[in-house]
Formats: sequence, structure tokens, C-alpha cells
Amino acid sequence: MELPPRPKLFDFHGVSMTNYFTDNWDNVQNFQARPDDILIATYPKAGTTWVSYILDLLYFGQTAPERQRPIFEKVPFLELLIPLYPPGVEVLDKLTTSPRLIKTHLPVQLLPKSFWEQNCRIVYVARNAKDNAVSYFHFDRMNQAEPEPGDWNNYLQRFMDGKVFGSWYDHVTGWWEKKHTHSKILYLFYEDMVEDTGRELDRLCSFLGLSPSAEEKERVRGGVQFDIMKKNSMANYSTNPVMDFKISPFMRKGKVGDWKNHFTVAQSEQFDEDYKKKMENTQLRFRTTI
Ligand code: PPS
Repeated sequence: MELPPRPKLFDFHGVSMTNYFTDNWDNVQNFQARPDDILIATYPKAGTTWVSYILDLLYFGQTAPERQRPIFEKVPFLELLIPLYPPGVEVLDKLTTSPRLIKTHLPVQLLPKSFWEQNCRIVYVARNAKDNAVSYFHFDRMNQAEPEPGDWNNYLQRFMDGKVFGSWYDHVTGWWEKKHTHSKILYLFYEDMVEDTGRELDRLCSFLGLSPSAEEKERVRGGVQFDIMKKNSMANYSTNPVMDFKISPFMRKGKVGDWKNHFTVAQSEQFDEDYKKKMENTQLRFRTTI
């Protein structure tokens, strides 16, 4: 199928987005959440797919034939409306599983209000800004549904300016603040998940009120390791036609600290200085190495 030209970013309610996130806006805002829905919220490239697949395995196991579908179909993307697929909202409305697992990249202030009214559980995943920017850059190179990334230096500046998809700084701090008033948000860090997946799996289970057997937990932990997920066509996006894996695979490196292979010393210093200013009013702390 012919792919449409790459979309452009524009300012939408103070957040830089493409029309693929805004075209279905009224339906997204009027989305009716159900009390048992579980929302996976992230700034793009922070570990959405990893947590989505963990939750999918925890709730639905890996054997049922109807679950042998790509993760991006099983965990619909709420605000997405791209030509090749039905709108996320439509897929979700028809979804009969309990719970429904829902993906969103929306900043906290733009989340449809029914998620708060229904008091849904929300798993937020955050990743340190430097690795997040690198991962996003490579994703934009290979994904025809994303704006042209341009060169790395220019991209990094736009990331710092909040002009690749909203502001990373506002996104991670906005959700962090919300955690103080909404008790049903679990705030996870990508770096913690890489450091000790089993420990973070335990935190997830306790948040969700699940008590899988030790054997089941080990099966999930084993199945969501980077190398295993990278080979798994249901988890690695290889069936998604808008992505060109010859440019860069979706499951690219899966590491903490890959930013060191991309940032020059000067870029890193400038980034750190700007970061300090943007993050001075928050207690939120990230690790850029583990
Ligand atoms: S998206 O497009 O926003 O849904 O992307 P997202 O899934 O949030 O992020 C993709 C990055 O997460 C890495 N990833 C993993 N890392 C470690 N272990 C596991 N199991 C795993 N699964 C996905 C993926 O490789 C992308 O990061 P980079 O740094 O580009 O490799």
C-alpha cells in the first residue's frame, strides 16, 4: 500500500504534534474508559512496548491462539489515526477483553477525562532524556508516519525545545506531579527495568493486584528480555508496514547509556546545562547510566 507523505508537526493546545495524533480529537476526548481499563502512558520511546508486552503476558498468557497478534493490535493506541489502520478509539470501543490494555503518549493535561472519572489504573514509564532522544531520533528515521528527523544535531536541539513531540520535560514532570494526587499511577523508570526486570515485575504485579506463581513470573520475565522480544514478530513491530527496519529496527539496542555513542562532549554539556534549568523545580531524578 502506498504510504502518505511524512506528516508535519504543529502546535496543538501548546503541544507539538502531527495530525495523526489530532485528527480524531473529539472522539479521543469523549472516549469512555471502563473502570478496569489499564492505561500505559509514556513519552514516545520510553519503554511502552516493553510494558505493554509484560501486561499482555501477565493478563492473557502466551498460548491462546487469539492472542497471537502484533502487540500494537492487542494494546490499541488511543489517540492514533493513521490511514493504514482503524482509529485507536474505534478498536478500543470494540475490544471485549477485560481488562483492556490501552497505549497513550498524551501529556497528562490532555488525557480524556473519563480515565480520571473511572479511576483507572495507569502505568507510566519514563526514560532518561538522553537515551530517549537517541531512540526517538532513530525511530523517526525509519518510521514513515513520523516527521523527517533531519540531522542529529538539529534533532537534539528540537528535542530540547520540545519540538519533536511536545516537551519531554513537561511530559515526565506533568505525570510525576499527577502521581501525588492520583493514587492509581505507578511511575516506572526504563533504567530500573533494565537493571532488574524481576523487581519491577513484582512492583507491577503488586500495583495491579496480581499474584502470579513464581514459575509464571519467571516465564514472563524470560519472554520480555530484549533479545527474545527482538526476535518475536508479535512484539517487535516487524509486521508494521510504516516502518523500514533496513534503516533502523524498532527493537534497536535496548540499553541504558547508548546516548554516549551519539552525543559529542559539547552536545552533552549544553544538554546538561539546559536540563538543569528545565528540571530545577522537580524532585524527579533520572539515571543516564546504571
Ligand atoms: S513507542 O514507539 O513509543 O511505542 O516505543 P517504545 O516501545 O516506548 O520504546 C522503544 C524503545 O524501547 C526499547 N525496548 C526494550 N528495551 C529493553 N528491553 C526490552 N525488552 C525492550 N523492548 C523495547 C526499544 O529497543 C527502544 O529503545 P532503543 O534505545 O531504540 O533500542
